Amino acid sequence: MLVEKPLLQVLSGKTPPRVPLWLMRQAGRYLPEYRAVREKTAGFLDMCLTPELAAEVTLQPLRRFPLDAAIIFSDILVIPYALGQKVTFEEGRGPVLEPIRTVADLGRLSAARMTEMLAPVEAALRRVAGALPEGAALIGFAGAPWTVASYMIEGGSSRDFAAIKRWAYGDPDSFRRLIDLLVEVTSDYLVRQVDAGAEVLQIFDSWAGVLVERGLDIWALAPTVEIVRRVKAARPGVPIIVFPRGVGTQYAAYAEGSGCDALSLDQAVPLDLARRELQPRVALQGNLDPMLLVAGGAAMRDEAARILETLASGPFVFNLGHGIVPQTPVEHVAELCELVHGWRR
Ligand code: 1CP
Repeated sequence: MLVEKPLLQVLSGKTPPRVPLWLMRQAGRYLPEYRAVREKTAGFLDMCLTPELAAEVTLQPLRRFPLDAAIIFSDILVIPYALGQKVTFEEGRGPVLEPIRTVADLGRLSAARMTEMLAPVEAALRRVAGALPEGAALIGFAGAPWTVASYMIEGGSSRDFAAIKRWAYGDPDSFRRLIDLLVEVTSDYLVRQVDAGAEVLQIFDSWAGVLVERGLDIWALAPTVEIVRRVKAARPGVPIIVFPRGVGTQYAAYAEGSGCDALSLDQAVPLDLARRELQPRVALQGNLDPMLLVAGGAAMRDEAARILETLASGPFVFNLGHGIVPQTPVEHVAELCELVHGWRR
């Protein structure tokens, strides 16, 4: 008999006996086998766009830990790259992009070669789909337009988001052209990931939380709603997880109106509020502080137990509140997996 994968069960609103678990950035520098592949590769983007390598590092964490999902190894910044923007990843500095600052700069972007340039991601998904451990689901992903636009306009990571806010608040009509373009290409890209074998999609809006209330509605929530709508119109069955990091009580607006199947919570979301206000509407995922996974010991165990006690009685996927950091001890990840899978509701 074919038993549905636990992650897919939860995303259809069920509560399987075992709480499924995966971890944002589960492939990455905390794994020695990842660092070994990374050292042999010319650049981070080459790694993302070489199907054998991307597939290999995607599967690495699943060989070590009994995770319920693989997330395709790629990055949200492959979209600006495929639109023709110059993107590099510099050691110790993170992503560096040739910034877009004016309406005229928008003219340099083109979706014409997008499908071709991102074909290696589809090839990597097909490889992983054929090599998944039993019971594990394959997750495809993209960044939400606001977060991707922030890197495109700021030229990399930002502390104050001054350039993107100046544009979005000061000239919303021209800013909308960039957001609309990103809605369009991101929706198409996600649909292609489904066709290549992704069973679940996650939309990362890591910087949604820096916007004012109305800005959030217009530039973070609305474009995400539109992407969910388009992807579901094209591929009706596919479950979508949305991660609007840092939006606080506005998580309720996402639960109410985004059309997603699950919300990924950052570590600041109060658990009782999540259970009362959000879980009746959507499945939840989260939200252990990644630094508790670094600390380990009783601090990690106690908080993980608190999360499970509060949220695991409903549809719930255990995860972190943000990505794993490089200094995370591998043994702590193993202990967390044991704890979550040993949990009985
Ligand atoms: O090896 C290295 O040195 C590069 C580090 C790295 C890794 C492992 C980067 C550069 N990207 C990734 C992979 C990645 N990025 C995945 C892989 C799948 C997995 O989870 O295992 C995913 C889902 C992402 C998504 C991503 N990239 C986000 C959204 C999630 C988040 O963490 O908020 C963002 C904001 C990025 C941009 C980015 N790429 C890389 C870095 C260091 C950053 C963040 C820079 C910043 O903090 O502003």
